[in-house]
Amino acid sequence: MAYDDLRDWIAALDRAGELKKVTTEVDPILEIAEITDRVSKNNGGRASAPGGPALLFQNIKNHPGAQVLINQFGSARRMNLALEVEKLDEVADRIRQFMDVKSPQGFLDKVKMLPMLAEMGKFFPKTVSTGPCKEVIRRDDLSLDEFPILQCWPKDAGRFITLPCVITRDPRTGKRNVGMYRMQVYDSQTTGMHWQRQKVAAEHYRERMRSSVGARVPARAAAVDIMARSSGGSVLPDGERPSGKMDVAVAIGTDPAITFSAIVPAPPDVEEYLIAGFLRQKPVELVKCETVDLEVPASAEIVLEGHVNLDELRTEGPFGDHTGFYSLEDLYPVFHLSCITHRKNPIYSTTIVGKPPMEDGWMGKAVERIFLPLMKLTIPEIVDINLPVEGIFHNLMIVSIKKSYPGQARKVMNAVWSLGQAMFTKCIIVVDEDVNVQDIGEVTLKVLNHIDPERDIQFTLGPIDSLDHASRLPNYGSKMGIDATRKWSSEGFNRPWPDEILMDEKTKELVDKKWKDLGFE
Ligand SMILES: Cc1cc2nc3c(=O)[nH]c(=O)nc-3n(C[C@H](O)[C@H](O)[C@H](O)COP(=O)(O)O)c2cc1C
Ligand SMILES: [Mn+2]
Repeated sequence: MAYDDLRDWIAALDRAGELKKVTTEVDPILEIAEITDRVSKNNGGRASAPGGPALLFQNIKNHPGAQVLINQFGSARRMNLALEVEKLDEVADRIRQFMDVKSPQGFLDKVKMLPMLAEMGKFFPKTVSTGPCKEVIRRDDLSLDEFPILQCWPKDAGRFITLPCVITRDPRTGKRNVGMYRMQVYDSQTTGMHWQRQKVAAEHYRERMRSSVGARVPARAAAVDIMARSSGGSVLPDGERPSGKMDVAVAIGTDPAITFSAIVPAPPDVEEYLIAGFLRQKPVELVKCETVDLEVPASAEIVLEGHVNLDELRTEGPFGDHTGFYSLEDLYPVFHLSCITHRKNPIYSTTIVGKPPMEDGWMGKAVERIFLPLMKLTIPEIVDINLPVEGIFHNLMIVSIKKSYPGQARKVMNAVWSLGQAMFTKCIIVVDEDVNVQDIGEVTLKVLNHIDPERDIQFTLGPIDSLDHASRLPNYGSKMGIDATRKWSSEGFNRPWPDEILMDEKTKELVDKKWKDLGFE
């Protein structure tokens, strides 16, 4: 069933009536972004409304024959299609099944486990000798200019590759990571590499630096942190500079499970290729790169091979971001191209981010649904969560819990702040299980009724998302939790708590029966 590649996925979108082919000439500079923004916000821009279709632009100014795919994940229906489910809960259920495994009690139990073990065998990636991404191999005369890379917003620093699967290898374990980190085009052979400092590839990079300068001791960790941010001038007492380079490969235009796996906030040591295999229930086929020691999806439309130098940083940004604001300039490593391989007539796959709701909002919602069972594994009292798209995922999380002991709402906040990328959550609202967190009206009514702000707000300090423009320092600042659960006497609350207004069933039934006669319809 799994989609073989991007083209198979595009055909499926077309069959499902989810694709619009655009044959009118359009400019990759700003124009495609403006069209896509309008399409993704159709239906009045409400987050709950379905976004417009996926778009395949087939007539790109200055790029004869090129095609651009955008908004492929831009609706709830397409996100389901991408993961081949009716509802995202099916993915969550599959995860739950695997987590629910009990130790087998006897032979029969073991036999029952066989199908599950066989299924697990399908998750692991397979290296094959060659694949479509090798149809054209270019080591000389390399240029990114041949691809219709977009400029998204007027004040962007330039053109950005916005949907790249960036592959790096952990120098300690040899495991591969696939992360989606945007790449600003500096010239035809160099780009920025915007892995934020808490992301996995950034840690691979620092690890390479640490071994380069022998900075394994904690005293030197801060120095590595500074060096990873500022070129120019050594901060190590003995004037050392890191030297060497790190291999990087970039796959653009992969099947939807691989693309989605690159944004999933998985534990650092879990290879995204395995996650993609789990999602598509078929192994990901990989091929070796030509010039770097990495493997890339065999069916990718475009593969960029290259490296980042350990002693080179360059200003990246500004870039119109999914916060609805431009993310500020900052220093990031620089990607140098050494080889391009691609399919014949490659389809360039991309996205734009900006004021929500947009394509990335639907990807984020999928992450929310799929990760709920995993969150419940460590924070079992959680009933449901909602990350409203306007909260841009790291600004607001609303959590309902089954409260059974005093102070539990604050325990949940701290647990969320310690859970992978949920550490970035600027504001966490905790409510009792009877609040439907998906209903913002109900949340507003109950949360604001139930809090005594000075008593119920918890501040803390910690890592902040790199995109936050308000924190006191880049990447470091405060966060807030609101305990909007009903307060108990064991929490020092001794006033009576009023009942919620609800009509009794008898009266409701009575009015139901009379409703037609009353003539309101
Ligand atoms: C469209 C899109 C663009 C993204 N761009 C970046 C980026 O430029 N830098 C970054 O650090 N994270 C970016 N992210 C988020 C990461 O992909 C996400 O945090 C992912 O889990 C990182 O993978 P890792 O945990 O393997 O580092 C982006 C996500 C999406 C959906
Ligand atoms: Mn990862």
